[in-house]
Amino acid sequence: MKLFSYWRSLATYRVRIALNLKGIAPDEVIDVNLHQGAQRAEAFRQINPMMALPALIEDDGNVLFESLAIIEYLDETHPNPPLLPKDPRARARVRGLAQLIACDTHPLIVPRVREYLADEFHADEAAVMKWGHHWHQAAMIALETHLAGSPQTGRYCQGDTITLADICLAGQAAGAAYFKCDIAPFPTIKRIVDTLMTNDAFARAHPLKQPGAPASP
Ligand SMILES: N[C@@H](CCC(=O)N[C@@H](CS)C(=O)NCC(=O)O)C(=O)O
Repeated sequence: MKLFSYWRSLATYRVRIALNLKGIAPDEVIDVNLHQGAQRAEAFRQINPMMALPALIEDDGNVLFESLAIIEYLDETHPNPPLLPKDPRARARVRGLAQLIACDTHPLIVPRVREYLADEFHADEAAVMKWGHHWHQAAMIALETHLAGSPQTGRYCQGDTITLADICLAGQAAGAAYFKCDIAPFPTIKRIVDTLMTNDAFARAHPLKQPGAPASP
């Protein structure tokens, strides 16, 4: 199994966590340098025409793309520990929290969007940062409201078991540091993320623990 990864990629962070939780170690981790635009190289475009990380290639050549799809596939093929609750309502809530992060927020702040704002609309670095901060902050407010207001929230996002929602929340928290969103005003998010980071599967997968990462975001 080959994982196409980059230290800064939050979507790949999600997949690294899931792989660690499932005890799966890719045979090879291939660095795709997003800062240098390597995601747009022809060889990678053949693997993921969306030109985005992560991608996972299985031993028989099957290509998996989109972090949520990859994680659900890993969960179906390696059921322990499960990353989605059995109860349909709990499952829907977990998927809802995960999608709020991975589908409604993260796509607004990825390199291709930030580069388009700069190149086509002449947004300077401060304006692009303000854009990222805005969307990140909006998601934090929505997440805190969901998590603090629900009796379903426990030690983790859904009860006391780690789920897909926690994987996405860890990525959201890592991105918050980059976009200068203080996590302290969001006590439920902070409590859950602090707990998650004591788990080796999360800590080891963190962007700043990957080859090529700087000492701080
Ligand atoms: N929805 C995708 C997101 C993929 C994505 O945008 N990944 C980012 C890194 S986190 C990327 O490779 N971006 C390249 C670019 O924007 O040019 C997923 O969850 O896998």
